Amino acid sequence: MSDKSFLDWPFLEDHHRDLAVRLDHWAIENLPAIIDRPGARDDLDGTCRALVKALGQGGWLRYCVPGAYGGALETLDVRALAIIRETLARHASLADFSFAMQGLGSGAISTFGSDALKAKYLPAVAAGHKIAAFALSEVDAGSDAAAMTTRLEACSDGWKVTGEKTWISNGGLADFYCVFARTEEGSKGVSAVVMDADTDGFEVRERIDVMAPHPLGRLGFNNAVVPHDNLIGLPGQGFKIALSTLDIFRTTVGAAALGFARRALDEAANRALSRKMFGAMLADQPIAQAQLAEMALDVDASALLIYRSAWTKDVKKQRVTREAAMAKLFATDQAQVTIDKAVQLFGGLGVQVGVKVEELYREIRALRIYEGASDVQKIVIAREVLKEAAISRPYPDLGTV
Ligand code: COS
Repeated sequence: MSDKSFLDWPFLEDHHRDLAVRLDHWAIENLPAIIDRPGARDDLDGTCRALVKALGQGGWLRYCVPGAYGGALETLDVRALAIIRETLARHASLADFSFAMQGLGSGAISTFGSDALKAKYLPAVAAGHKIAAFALSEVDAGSDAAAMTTRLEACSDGWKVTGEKTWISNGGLADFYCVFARTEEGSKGVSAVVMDADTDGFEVRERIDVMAPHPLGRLGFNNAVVPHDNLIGLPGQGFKIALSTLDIFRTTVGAAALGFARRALDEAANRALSRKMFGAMLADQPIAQAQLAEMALDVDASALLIYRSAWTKDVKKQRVTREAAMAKLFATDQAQVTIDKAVQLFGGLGVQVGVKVEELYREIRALRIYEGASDVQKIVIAREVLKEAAISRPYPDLGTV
């Protein structure tokens, strides 16, 4: 059983604590039948569909949408999303992935969509009846999202999309995509629309294999037309919509990494207690104790940054660009370090396929890239620091040298 002392922290409320315990029990009872069933690894789409269905039936996807549209809470609650991701990631990364994409894929509709658009998509997301995706990245516009070239044009039937998106999670599996495309030049010329997967002119051009399998695809838009009402927010608001959606979900990517790291620490501690070496248990050897101590420190520091960011968004209702970037950067980078230490403590067994720490070692890597690579988070944090320094000037006597 993982350390649950973070549940006592003042960032959380009783309903969050209750959520963490209930979901942990549910995951233990329900996930093995889906994840470990014969053939599950070779049937990625089938496994993800089964996970979305089970998460919907369990009521967990209700945390991905606001209360008025089938959600569990009045608004998207980042602490609840983080607790769910952390818990699912500790048990099975694909369960976390399936949950997270329902939230990220519909997040732009929840926060900026019209009432009609919310009513059309969100209840189905919450029930697990429709699978969602977030289509922002392009082959030459990943970190530099504003460099996208996919075009959006008003036409008599609605909005016409032309171009290509790539590395889209749930690409090929989703029932609908929140697509970001350009109506004019510059970051103020980006808009967002919802596109159903059965739209004429929309196609999945390629399924992309990755080191830790999850559904990923390259999407083509060949004069694909969506109705006028499928515009999210106003024309030109797309970049702001994309980045503020990422502000919510970046913290939760950190939470997923935290779930992986906690699992690695649990695995490593158990291994240390059961592995004999040089006439003593591994747990009694100072070199192993030092590794375990560093792992535990990084886990707690990550959790503090994550729940600080989530609390700031939920309770202070503030933009959390800086806090979310810090949480994602630190938690994902340090989870990689923590998992690497766990693999090392396992020795030869640590790189054997099928051993949990080997799986975690592959699974963590993408989290340091998607939803804003670690390098981008550093840019974001530095910009916020400089913005603050330019305004506050805490030492007015310091002139330029
Ligand atoms: N929330 C809301 N609005 C935001 C925002 C945020 N977090 N960050 C920026 N904006 C707004 C800015 O306020 C600005 O609008 P105004 O001119 O009205 O003030 C506009 O968006 C453009 O901002 P900026 O000039 O900072 O844009 P850049 O192109 O320089 O952005 C970064 C650079 C790196 C911040 C951005 O491209 C980014 O986050 N990239 C990573 C994208 C990503 O995560 N890709 C992975 C795909 S999802 S798997």
